[in-house]
Amino acid sequence: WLTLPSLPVRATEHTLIAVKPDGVQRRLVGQIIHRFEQRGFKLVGLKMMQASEDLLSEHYREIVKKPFYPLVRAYMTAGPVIVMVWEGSNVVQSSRKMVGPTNGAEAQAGTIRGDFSFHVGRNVVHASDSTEGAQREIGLWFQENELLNWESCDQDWTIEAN
Ligand code: IDP
Repeated sequence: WLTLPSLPVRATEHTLIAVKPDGVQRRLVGQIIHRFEQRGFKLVGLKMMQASEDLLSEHYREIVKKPFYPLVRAYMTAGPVIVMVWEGSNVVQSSRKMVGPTNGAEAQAGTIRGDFSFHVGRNVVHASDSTEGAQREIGLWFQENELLNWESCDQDWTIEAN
């Protein structure tokens, strides 16, 4: 699903975006999806799920030994999450900019965290931080058959062919 046979010259990239349990509880799912849609990125996978502790410790393997990790685990398992895979050129880096820094108190207005959060432990959304990380996280949260390779009708208006 990573290759687009009909569009061989258009480099593409994927990232994992998740609306965390606070974002779901606060009914921010639509607004968060809207930001990625309006930027022009393409949604290729989406589901709601309850994260297990095992999945989370794999997902957060870089912070699993940190003293605050039990708080992260409690937060992230407190309710359902929405996980998504978005596709587009440079989508990993662009998404991180759209999401803003980890602590909403330091995030600029206009970013998702800057607009919807002010505490590091309730920061509403996850975005992969590298292309390698994104591939790993997508593999953790999604089965291959849950991701769709489809052609959006506006792609000629969001991507200039070269
Ligand atoms: P990121 O989500 O911006 O990539 P990471 O450093 O990878 O940030 O941390 C993962 C998640 O762990 C954060 O989004 C946040 O929910 C939580 N977290 C990070 N640092 C703290 C902390 O000091 N206290 C509580 N939760 C934290």
